[in-house]
Amino acid sequence: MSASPSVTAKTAEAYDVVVVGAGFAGMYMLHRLRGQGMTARVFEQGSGVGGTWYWNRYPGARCDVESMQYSYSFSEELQQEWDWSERYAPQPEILKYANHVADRFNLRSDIQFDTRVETAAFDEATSLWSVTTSDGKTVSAKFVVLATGCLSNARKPDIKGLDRFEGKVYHTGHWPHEEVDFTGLRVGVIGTGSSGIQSVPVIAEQASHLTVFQRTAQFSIPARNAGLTDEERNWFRTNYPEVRRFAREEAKNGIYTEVPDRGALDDGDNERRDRYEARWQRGGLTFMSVYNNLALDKAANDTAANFVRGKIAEIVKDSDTAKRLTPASYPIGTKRICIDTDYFATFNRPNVTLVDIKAHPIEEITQTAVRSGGEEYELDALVLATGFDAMTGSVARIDIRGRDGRTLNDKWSAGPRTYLGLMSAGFPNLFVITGPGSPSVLSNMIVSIEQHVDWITDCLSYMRDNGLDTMEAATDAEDKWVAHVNEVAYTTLFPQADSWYMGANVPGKPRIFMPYIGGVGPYRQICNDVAARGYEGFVMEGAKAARKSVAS
Ligand code: NA7
Repeated sequence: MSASPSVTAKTAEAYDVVVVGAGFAGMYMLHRLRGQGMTARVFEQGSGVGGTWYWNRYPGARCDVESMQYSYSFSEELQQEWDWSERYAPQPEILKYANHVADRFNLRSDIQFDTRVETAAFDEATSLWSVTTSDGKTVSAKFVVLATGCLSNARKPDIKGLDRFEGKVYHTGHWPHEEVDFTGLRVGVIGTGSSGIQSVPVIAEQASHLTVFQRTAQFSIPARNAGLTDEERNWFRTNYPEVRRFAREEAKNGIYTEVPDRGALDDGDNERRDRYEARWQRGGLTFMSVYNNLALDKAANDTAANFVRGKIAEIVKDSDTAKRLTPASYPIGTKRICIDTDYFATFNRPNVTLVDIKAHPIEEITQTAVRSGGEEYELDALVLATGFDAMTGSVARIDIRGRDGRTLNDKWSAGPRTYLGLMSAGFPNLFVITGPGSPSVLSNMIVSIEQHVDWITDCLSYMRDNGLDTMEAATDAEDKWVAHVNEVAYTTLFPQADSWYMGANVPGKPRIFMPYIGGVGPYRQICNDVAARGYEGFVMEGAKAARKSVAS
């Protein structure tokens, strides 16, 4: 950054910005920083780019947002030239795309792979961050951007005896790079979130026997995945200006689709059923956008939930198994809805068993089996599809110290506190991309990533142009934002579920609804307005500039 020659000139290990993570957020951040003439170093713990898509290599892994929309929009050439092969891109193709982006924009030279950021400490005397990495180095930077991902800290369950199991144990979120062949093996899968639901049908085809250990039954909608035709790809390519605009400004979740014009109870039974049926046949996440009040009104939500329950009963032949697969404890959509290919039908296979570990919790894992309800399920391999310490887990693994040496983990011990999901008071010049308090995981992540990266880039340019050295969320603006995020969440049905959005999947994690549910369009507007008002709610200071801004 030209306003801070002291930072870049002092040593070769000083940068304007350190970016943590080379997933979709970190890569785009680097690209934008370079465009502003800023120096940046990206540290990535994996050996390649792609973040979540680098680690989640489990069988059947796919994105649940359609490929033509789960892609960068910042480069017209990129979005015109890349050929997605299927409606929902499989993980290897998304990883290939990430690598293509890294090559096309020549990003690798500023990314250091196989390197974890271990600590980051803010020095109040110099207003610089000191960042230490797993290779024993320390670098300094004026700004740190955490592009650490929301679903990147795979969580092993705390089950007695797990370490004793003699067969292979895999976690879906940390899958080996070598091919895993389950042919002829007795396999157990623990967990039935998106990862379990995607991998179960594929593993069932290989394994001699598959035992699925389910704690909570999930709502899942058929993906109806298929190859994309040239016509479909070309439609998107021609209509990208409108598709992207709509996703950014109008769609609540950053996905282009029809906007519902009515609530579920505005239609009679037959019409409602027809609409659900049409969406079920079309498949995909937009099932939840049939009506505009499914996330708000329990009676409306029940109509959608009952429709899906009816489908499960139709598909699964054994009525007892169907019953156990039927979600009953939370409104549909309040745990991330799953998108599947033949998940429920897989339980009609003779080599698949469903074990209800809510009714019969796992007692322990022995050298050769999982014991639940007094039964021993003998296994050769175990797949943990048990999810992530979502949204805050990867940030928490870094020892981050702000003003007065206070750690971010200490500050967030009762739940994450941010202003706009972008910054946390007491931690100057530290940004989080798609952090808690922003739409993040409730949206098409790439839409939210691009918005945050663009906002941060504009902000850094503004600071440079105005001779500002530090920027920090004001405590009262942060308090108001946290209250707003909470208030909006409680106007919906979402807090009724024990979901990872609430931190409920990690024992001891504070129960806070972490993402901002106000929608990506309104959120973008709020962020733009804050910037237009001179970064209202942030405190900005600089040697060459007077104290710039105060609370909102
Ligand atoms: P999820 O959605 O967090 O699912 C994890 C699953 O593992 C879920 O069924 C959990 O049951 C189950 N689980 C977690 N811990 C345990 C223990 N200790 N014992 C038994 N079962 C357990 O993670 P995914 O990887 O599937 O998906 C994450 C996101 O990635 C997904 O939402 C998409 O956005 C993409 P629970 O429901 O908590 O009772």
